[in-house]
Amino acid sequence: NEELIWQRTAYHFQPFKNWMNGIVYNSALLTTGPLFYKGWYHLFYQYNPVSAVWGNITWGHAVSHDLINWLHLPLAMVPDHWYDMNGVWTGSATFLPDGSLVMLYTGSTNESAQVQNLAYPADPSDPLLLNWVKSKANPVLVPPPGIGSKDFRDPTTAWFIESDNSWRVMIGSRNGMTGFSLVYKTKDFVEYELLDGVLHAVPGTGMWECVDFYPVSTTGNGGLDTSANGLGVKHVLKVSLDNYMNDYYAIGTYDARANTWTPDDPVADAGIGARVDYGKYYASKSFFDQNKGRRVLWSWIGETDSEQTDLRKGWASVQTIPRVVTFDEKTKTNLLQWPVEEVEALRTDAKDFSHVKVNPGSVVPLDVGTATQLDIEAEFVIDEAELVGTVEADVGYNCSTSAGAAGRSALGPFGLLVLADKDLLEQTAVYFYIGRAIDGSLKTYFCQDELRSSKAKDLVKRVHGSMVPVLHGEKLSVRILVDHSVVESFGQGGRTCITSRVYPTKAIYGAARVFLFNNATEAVVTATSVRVWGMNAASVPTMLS
Ligand code: DQQ
Repeated sequence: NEELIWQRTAYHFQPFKNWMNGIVYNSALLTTGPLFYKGWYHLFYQYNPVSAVWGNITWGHAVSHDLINWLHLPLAMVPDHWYDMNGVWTGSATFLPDGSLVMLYTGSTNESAQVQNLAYPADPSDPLLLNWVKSKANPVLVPPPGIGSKDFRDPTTAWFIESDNSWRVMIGSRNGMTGFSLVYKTKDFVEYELLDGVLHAVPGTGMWECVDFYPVSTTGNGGLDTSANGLGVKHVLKVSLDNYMNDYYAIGTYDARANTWTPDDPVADAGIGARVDYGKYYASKSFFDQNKGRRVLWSWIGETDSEQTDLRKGWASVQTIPRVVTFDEKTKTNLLQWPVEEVEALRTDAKDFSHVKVNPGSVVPLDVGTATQLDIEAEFVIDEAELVGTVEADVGYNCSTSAGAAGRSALGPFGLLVLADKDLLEQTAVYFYIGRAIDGSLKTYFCQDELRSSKAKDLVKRVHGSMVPVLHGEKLSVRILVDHSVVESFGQGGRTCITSRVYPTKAIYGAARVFLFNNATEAVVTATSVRVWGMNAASVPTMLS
């Protein structure tokens, strides 16, 4: 059982026990004055209070000053009315101009229909927002004609449209296999009008869960309030596809008057765009952090072991490290995601390894001491002559169907092995792979290989990843957060992100190690810089009751 105990994370958020899934809502509570909510970040999450599997969904609640160290609080909302008897599901908060807070959430009714309900803080002067009142008007929205009673959930944070002095709220739905989002107009969050048409629809995608819709600045102006629009603003539409349990996003233009959103790249983004994270990652949500003027995105990371093992462990799931999300002004085609700077306060014992040459077919151990809680930043270059000289044409590389780190080609794979034991019987590989097309152009892929991450039998192990844009003159760069059973990786400054759950049996406690590796047949890779920090545990004081 030692290995099961070891799997609990040290600085990723998780409850003390039982099941957790998507984030319900999170926000920086600093809208109208520095003292109003005393600067607490609130996290509400989907929680089963009695078991390590999904069910009895209530709202767990925790608060933080820095998004890293958390104070667990009592349950915020439980199923106690006919309109949420089968679960208090995902919702979102909206600040009104007077600084008050409204919460919209999906209730699964006594008949398991999905309706939207309104709640608000019982005592707005309580910075911990311990108690919530459910509106007497509930449910405030029921599935409209033509929409299935179980296909109507997860209201977004509302955004304000000045021209008609009212709010918009988006809700995910579907018709057969066509997923779409409905937009409602409201002035008071009690009465709603369904707008004509759908904001966006994509055949073949199925139900859209946890839709998120938010503006990003294309001119480097940091994070934007959810209601921002106008010049220099684009809108991100994110959907969670429950058929695949993956999150997708595309960047486009929002026309509030026409109630439409048009993807920038109608072909690539129609379906609907790129993965937010290529690994185990689902039901992400963002919020605008007024405190630091940034948009923060985070997400539920489920388990890839068996339910039986989760029951033995007594817990299931963690949350990602919150990420700052911005528009990539260099490529103009993708978002950038990067761990909030607060996580760097946990760094300790920096170790530097510069200009390490990694020859084809070799591994280089890095002496970093205890290697179960790490933050790693590394940069790699390949000799220009090798990039130009290689003739192999293999631009159709696909991380997921490849042999992962064990495959071999002229220019990859190479990168790092984390949570590896000294004999490399267990290893999680984070790597780059460069493919060359017949016309000579190069494509770089960023992948994470779980295939040899554990000797345990009851696991889903895959190679995750995708193409990552690399601009002329850029080194290949990676950041990796290792936290026991979580590996969160960011390629090229967060253009492509991959999260894995891994469950080593040997590479645990003091036996976990880090290596550089290069399994290319031709390329000599130089790790121009590698910085490895140990990470202290975040503090998670005991639950108040
Ligand atoms: N799980 C919630 C739903 C949501 C789904 C229920 C995905 O509200 O659609 O636990 O997180």
